[in-house]
Formats: sequence, C-alpha cells, structure tokens
Amino acid sequence: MLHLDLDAFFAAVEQRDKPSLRGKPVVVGGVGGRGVVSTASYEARVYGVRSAMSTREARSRCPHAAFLSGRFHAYRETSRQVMGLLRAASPLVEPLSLDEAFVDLAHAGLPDLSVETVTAFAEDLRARVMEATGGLTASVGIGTSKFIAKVASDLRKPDALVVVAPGTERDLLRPMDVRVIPGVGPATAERMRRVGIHTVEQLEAVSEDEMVRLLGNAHGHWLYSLARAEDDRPVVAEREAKSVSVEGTYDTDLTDRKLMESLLTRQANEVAGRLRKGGLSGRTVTIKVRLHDFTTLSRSSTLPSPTDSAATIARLARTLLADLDTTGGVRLLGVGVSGLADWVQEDLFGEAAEEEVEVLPEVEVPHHSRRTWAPGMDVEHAEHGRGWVWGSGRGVVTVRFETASTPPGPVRSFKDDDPDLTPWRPPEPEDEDGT
Ligand code: DCP
Ligand code: MG
Repeated sequence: MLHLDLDAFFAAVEQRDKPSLRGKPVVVGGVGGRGVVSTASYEARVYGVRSAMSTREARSRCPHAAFLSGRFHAYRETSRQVMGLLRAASPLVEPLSLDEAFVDLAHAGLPDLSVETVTAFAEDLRARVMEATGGLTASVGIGTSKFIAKVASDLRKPDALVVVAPGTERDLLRPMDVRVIPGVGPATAERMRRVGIHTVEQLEAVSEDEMVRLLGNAHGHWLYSLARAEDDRPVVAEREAKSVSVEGTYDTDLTDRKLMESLLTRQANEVAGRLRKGGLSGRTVTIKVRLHDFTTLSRSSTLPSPTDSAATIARLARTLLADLDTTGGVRLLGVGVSGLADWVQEDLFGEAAEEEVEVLPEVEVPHHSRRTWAPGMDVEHAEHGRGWVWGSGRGVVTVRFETASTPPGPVRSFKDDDPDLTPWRPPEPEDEDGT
C-alpha cells in the first residue's frame, strides 16, 4: 500500500505561481477578522503557524509572512494532475482529499513487492509528481496496510519517502502516541489518558474485552486490531462522476438573499441539464457556500428516490440556503447532486416525464463601485500583463507582476477602480464533474 500526501499543499501551489514567495513564509486562509489558517508553508511553520489557527494568531506569530486568501481553481487543477499520475500507475487509487491518496501497489504491475522495488517505484513517482506539477514535493509512505502507509508518509515530512519493511510495523508503532491511530480523536485520547494509556505500546497491553468496555463495541475491536498493526481495509477506487456540481465565485461578497436564490436556481438548472445529458439522476442535493471569511459550509438533503428535475434540485437548494447565516457576505455558491444512479425513475405509465422548462430571469451580479481585491488573487493589467494582488486598501490596490514561469517581478500600485486592471481566471476545463 502506498500513501501520498503533498507538502503544505495550498501554500506550495502559491509559491509555485508566485516566484517572489518561494522560500518565504506563506499563510493561506481567511484573511479577514475572523479568518482561520488553511495551511502554512514550512517556512511559516517554523514560527508556530498551524492549520486551523486563527489568522490573527498567525499574524502575531509571523507578521512578515504573506497572507493569501486562496485560489481553489489552482488547487483543484493541480490535484487533478497528481491524481491522474497516480491512476496511470495503478487502477486502484483512493483519493482522501485534494492532496492525498492511497494507491494499491499490488495492481501497479511491479515485478515484485520487495522493499527495493517499491522504493525505486516511489522515488520515480515523486519525481514525476514534481515534474507534472511544476515543482511540488510529495511525501510518500509505503507499508503493508493503509494505516502503516499513512503513518509512514507523515514520518519525515516534507519531501520524504519512508518504506516500512514487512514485519517491522509493531516496532514502529509502539513508541508512538495513541493519536497516531485513525479513530483516536481528542475525546478518545483523553479517555485513554485517564486510564494511563499514552502510547501504542500501552494500548497493546489492553485486552480486547477491556478495550470494548472502555470504548464501546465497534470502536474497541477496531482499535484493538490497529494497535497490533492489523488493518485489512482495501483501496476503494473512486467511481467516476460521483457527483455533478456547478459553482461560482464572485468578485464581490453577495449579501442579497434573493440574488443568492436566483443564482442557486440557475446552477440547479445547469446541474439538471448535465445529469440529463449523462442519463443520470441522483438522490442527494448539496449546496456549498463559502463565506467572506473563507469558512466553507456545505449542507445536504437526500430524497427518497433519484431525481434529475431542475425544479426539485432548485427547491431543495433554496431550502438548504435558508438555514445558513450569510449576513457577512458570500464569496462562492454551488449546487451539486450526488448518490448518482444511471437511470431515472420512470413514471407509472412508462413515459419519461417531460419537465416544464422554467424560464429564468437574467441575474445580474452587482459590481460594486469598489471591487474586492483579495490578497493572492490572479489579475491582469492591460499594459503590465499578469500578476497577483499583493494588498489593497484606501482605494489603492498593489500588484506584483509575475507568474509561475517568470522570475520574481516588480510591484506597482493602482487605483482600485482602474479599468485596466481585471481579475484573471484560467479557461474553465470542459465538463468538470465531481467536487
Ligand atoms: N486544509 C484546510 N483546512 C485544514 C487543513 C487542511 O483547508 N484545517 C487544506 C489546506 C492544505 C490541504 O487541505 O494545504 C491539505 O491538507 P494537509 O493536512 O495535507 O496539509 P498540507 O498539505 O498543507 O501540509 P502537510 O505538508 O502537513 O501535508
Ligand atoms: Mg498535505
């Protein structure tokens, strides 16, 4: 089993695309008053900046870091490249998040699974990830199970490969904190601490009966096995198009409920159109909302039977939105349908129901006279070309003109309503499915 996890993922993508930030502390996350850190470059981690810390705290620990608000299209595209490489190596790939996946090496067509062979394979894979992504490093762990592979990839991060030889698993785990075991969260760890269990070795000494008494049936058996490095979970390859979704990001924070509802309705129509084109239908409708402070919320609702009806999807999406507090403003809205079946329920008379097409009024997303220039966002200037927002305020926006393929570039300031300056977005890849 192989586990791959990109290093400081969002921050690494920013450093790739912003040459002046390479080798420097970079923090990606919510830059507003209540924002939290998504991730920090290793240069910023030296100062104690961590994921999920408040941005306020991060600023006080590392005031000279670049604080950026994130560019999800770039992260998604980079993730797609990496997952593509992995899928070319083995048909059994299970992504866990944008930057992390398990790969079953038994199906990778290797001559054998000796430590030497898998080591050479993994070093080659890491080199190919670096090449395909324009310089990102990945940490890779290899072991006899998912659990061991994941522990191994984390062991010497960043930019490292660790192969745990068969038979050495328990020696590796014994001195480790119990929290290394998947499923041991803060609450379980605390319960163990109260009975004097801190390490895996101490957990190993607990009988299965005791473990079940302490942690309940399912959890107890599971942790009893894992403490002995017994983990036979298989890699479950992602089915294609598990969901169909559409989302939009907006240059200004949306606050108008009616407008948000209209946008969701349009997106629901687009989702329904794509479902029909693919002959698909799904039971679960999800909305995704990113607030002005970068918090991303999603809410779902599951129907008794699959649908591809625009009206049904839109109605559910609007109901889900009604339960969210969006008063601070919304930067992204999206609608998706998952739980897909490749058939649509036919009605009682065997005729496919023709849905009336609702005629939607045009929706104008207002352009405030003052635009939002989020730090880190891609922009293009009519004269100076492409760059990114370094900072803005008091009617001025400062841009650094550089891209992944240029040397560090110059900084220039403009009035924030300069018509020559526009947000830049890459061309949308066609038919982007999934979330
Ligand atoms: N992420 C996030 N919020 C969190 C944790 C992570 O938005 N609380 C995002 C940002 C990360 C990405 O997910 O870049 C991947 O998460 P990882 O836990 O793998 O963290 P990194 O890749 O940033 O760092 P590491 O080098 O430790 O893997
Ligand atoms: Mg990572």
